[in-house]
Amino acid sequence: MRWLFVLLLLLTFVTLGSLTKIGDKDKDGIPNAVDEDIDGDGVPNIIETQHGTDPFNPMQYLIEDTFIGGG
Ligand SMILES: [Ca+2]
Ligand SMILES: [Ca+2]
Repeated sequence: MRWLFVLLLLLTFVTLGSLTKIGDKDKDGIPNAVDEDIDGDGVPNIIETQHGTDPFNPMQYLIEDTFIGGG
């Protein structure tokens, strides 16, 4: 049964490692991989992608379909 414990421990480290790698851009506790608003600017990623703003850049967002911000 010892090997099972070691395996679970290894799996935990691998999972934590990949979560750290994925990151949490807006530090809201939701990893980027599953965060619907990665940069935390209030505009969902899917809307930012559709309108050409960067979902990773909180300085780029839309106000009533008008592009705000730059690179
Ligand atoms: Ca997040
Ligand atoms: Ca956003």
